[in-house]
Amino acid sequence: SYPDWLNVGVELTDRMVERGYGDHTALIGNGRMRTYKELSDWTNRIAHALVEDYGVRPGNRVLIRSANNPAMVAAWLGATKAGAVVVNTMPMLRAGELSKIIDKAEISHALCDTRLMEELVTAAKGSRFLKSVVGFDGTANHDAELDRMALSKSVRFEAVATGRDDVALLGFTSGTTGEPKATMHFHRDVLIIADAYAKEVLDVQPSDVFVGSPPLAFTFGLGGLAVFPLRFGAAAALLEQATPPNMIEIIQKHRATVCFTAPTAYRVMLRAMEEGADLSSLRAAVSAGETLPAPVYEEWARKTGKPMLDGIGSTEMLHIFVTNRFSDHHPGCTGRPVAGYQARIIGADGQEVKRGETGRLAVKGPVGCRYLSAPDKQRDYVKDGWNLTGDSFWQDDEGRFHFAARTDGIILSAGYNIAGPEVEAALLAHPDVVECAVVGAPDEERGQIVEAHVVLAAGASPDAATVKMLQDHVKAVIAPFKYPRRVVFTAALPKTESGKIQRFKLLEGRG
Ligand code: 3SK
Repeated sequence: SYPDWLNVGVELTDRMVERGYGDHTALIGNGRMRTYKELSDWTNRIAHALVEDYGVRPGNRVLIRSANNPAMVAAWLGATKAGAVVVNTMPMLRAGELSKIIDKAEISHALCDTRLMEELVTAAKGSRFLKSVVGFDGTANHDAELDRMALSKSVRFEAVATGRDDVALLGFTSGTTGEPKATMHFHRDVLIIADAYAKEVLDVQPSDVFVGSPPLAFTFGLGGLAVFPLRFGAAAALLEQATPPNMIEIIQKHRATVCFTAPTAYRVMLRAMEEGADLSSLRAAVSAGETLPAPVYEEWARKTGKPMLDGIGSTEMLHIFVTNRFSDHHPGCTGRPVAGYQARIIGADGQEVKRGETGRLAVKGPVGCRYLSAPDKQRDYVKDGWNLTGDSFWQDDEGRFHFAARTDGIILSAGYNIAGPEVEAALLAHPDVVECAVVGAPDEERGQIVEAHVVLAAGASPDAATVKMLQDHVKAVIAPFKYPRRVVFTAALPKTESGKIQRFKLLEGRG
């Protein structure tokens, strides 16, 4: 249970100083280490500046745009202390994607790493909600407007007395259509994911050093690389470019103990171990965001002597709710519900299926889905307190859960969730594309890849130059990670008699 008045910004900084962690390293990034005391002071100064210089008021929605770095964490926690509802966004998002978020969340203030201003400024033009866009320095130099404003402020700040059930965070998911949907999470939810999953499964200790790749804008990353370490006095090493070689460098340099990433990255890390990469400091390797293939799990266990912990979560549920454990882990299996959660598999009739049968995974627990201003979607997602996830699973005789497929057509590629229709819309905006269908094709490396089947306009050439042109076009219109890695030209798409595209036919005979 949590006190009535709870501010997660305070809990993860000032409270940790009160609890004796002031001198412990909290954040590592961009060549600097920051202690909990420094993080507490930094976030208090930012909160002062937001309230006094920019007029942020409790309940205002504040968008943050940055790559993973300590300044992003400080901006998030500072804005939270000021009572704002924060929307963390990925640095790859383009202006079109940002303006949808600004409108849906009614963002009043945006805090942006100065290196990423361009797309945000374009998105802000003509917005009826956004009042100010303030730059901060994501490097260690503290040389941008917000940094300068914050510098003159007191390191003491009376944080806004938010209630434990006040919204702290809006997590955006692109959903199946590519139209972003926001899920609301309370201050207590942010602590629950640490006190449930991170405590029960990872048993986080102050000596732990976390590293990983998911963006802080994705709740998988925010939990794994900020909330979990900061809740327990541990350190988070943040990487703006979280490629496997960069993660390996940081693991070796800081003797990192907990890693959060997707199987695609673990596969590369396994290859690097053959070349001498030393990952022996890792005591926990958490895999989520994409199914963990049994061979990756097995090779990891063989080479490190430790299990890789597969887990499944969602933005709607904030973090992982079914997982393997150090004491109970199996290849090709996602494990059992996190303490406090229940999970079951239901059929099309809404009833629980028999053991071994595949159905939709339904979850109930201390954190649940609350869509912002979307009552229909809310009704579809939550029934009788059960959250109906977008994943189909089956349960083995021992009651462990095994992933089968996404039920909603989302493409899971190297830890990213990509909505096919959004990629289709981007392709259709190109004059050379008459029709297209996007599917998730099975892929050894990335789990799935975005594969586009395209009917070209007369006169366009079905050649490599056109593939490259269409890929570049998609990268320019939507976040580049969503681009189709494979483009197949076709004279016609398979359709039903009524003209509906049969995307499943494009995948027949493959994995
Ligand atoms: O499994 C996922 O994709 C996920 C999504 C959001 C938060 C946490 C996780 C593991």
